[in-house]
Amino acid sequence: MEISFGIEFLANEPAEKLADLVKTSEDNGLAYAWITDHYNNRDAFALLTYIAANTSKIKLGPGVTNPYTRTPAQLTSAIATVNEVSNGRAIFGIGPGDRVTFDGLGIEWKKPLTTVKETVEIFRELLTGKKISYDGKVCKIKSAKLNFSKGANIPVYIGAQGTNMLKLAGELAEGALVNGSHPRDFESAVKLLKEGTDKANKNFDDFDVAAYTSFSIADTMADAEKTAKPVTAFIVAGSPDVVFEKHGIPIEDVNKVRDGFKESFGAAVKAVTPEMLDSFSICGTPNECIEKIDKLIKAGVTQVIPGSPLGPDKVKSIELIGTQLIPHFVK
Ligand code: F42
Repeated sequence: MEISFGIEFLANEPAEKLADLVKTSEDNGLAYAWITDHYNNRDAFALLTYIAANTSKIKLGPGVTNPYTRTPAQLTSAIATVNEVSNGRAIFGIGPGDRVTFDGLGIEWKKPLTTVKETVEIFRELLTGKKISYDGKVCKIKSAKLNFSKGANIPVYIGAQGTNMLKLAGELAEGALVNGSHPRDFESAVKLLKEGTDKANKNFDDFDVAAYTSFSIADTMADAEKTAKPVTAFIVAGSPDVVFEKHGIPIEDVNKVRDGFKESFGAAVKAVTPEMLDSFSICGTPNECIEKIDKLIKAGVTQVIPGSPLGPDKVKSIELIGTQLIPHFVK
């Protein structure tokens, strides 16, 4: 798999602004744009359709949608519509979804792995254009047929962190979107993804291991850090202790961030240490980012996805990625 760069955008900006940012990304050589999907932000598929109409090369997909707030058939129709509007540029990013949000919505998070698996199977069958039925453990379809996009070939990427979800991604999908900004995050993930591709008799070299990173690039480390720290503080506060064990971060330091939030947002941000920044973000000048990305690629990453916050000035960050990082890695 050749190295490529994607970019993640939260669906928290109006469509025109996001489309401008994605167009700037396309003009700067980014190959994929992933739009996050949470019901309380703008609708990912409405945004993707608007973005599709305003771009021409970049591949587009939800990063990631889930099989609980939309049914498998609805998801297929939504992605196929984005594929039609974009002239074949759609990618289907799907994961089990955000449990906390589902609790709030009264949606039961039953058998998330099985639900993702069955949804991907239904998606692929419906895209053949044939009339289908499906009798899964969770998903049941008596009779369904898609009236358009027959035979569309849309790659599937599974958002995965857990052991079984990573194996499933390897087995079933064309790629995985793994949350992680440090090579340590990919040591075991890559092994599990490979277990999956082996099980399905697929060549692991054709599998896209995508790193969903927290990213901040600027002309100086101080500027990059200032923007990265608040996001890192949120990541630290929201992660379980096992994550800090993996990265060798003392729990006393973590508690200073957690306690900081009780006092003020500023106090939490102030408690972020350089070790936390290194573990949970790619942050720095173009050269510093290149060094870190190089380590990710050595750990098995094939698609690098700069994500929130990107840097103090998003457009400038995209231009730095396009002019300084991409030419270094993509020949
Ligand atoms: N979530 C969103 O809601 N929106 C987003 O935009 C989003 C983006 C995103 C990008 C990258 C990424 O990696 C994740 C992203 N997520 C997003 C989060 C994602 O939806 C998941 O919440 C997250 O990836 C965590 O999922 P996970 O891989 O840890 O899988 C969960 C379900 C898990 O517990 N997995 C376990 C495992 O080992 O993988 C086991 C699950 C299992 O086997 N369950 C059995 C089954 O059949 O489902 C049932 C077991 C039983 O006994 O009931």
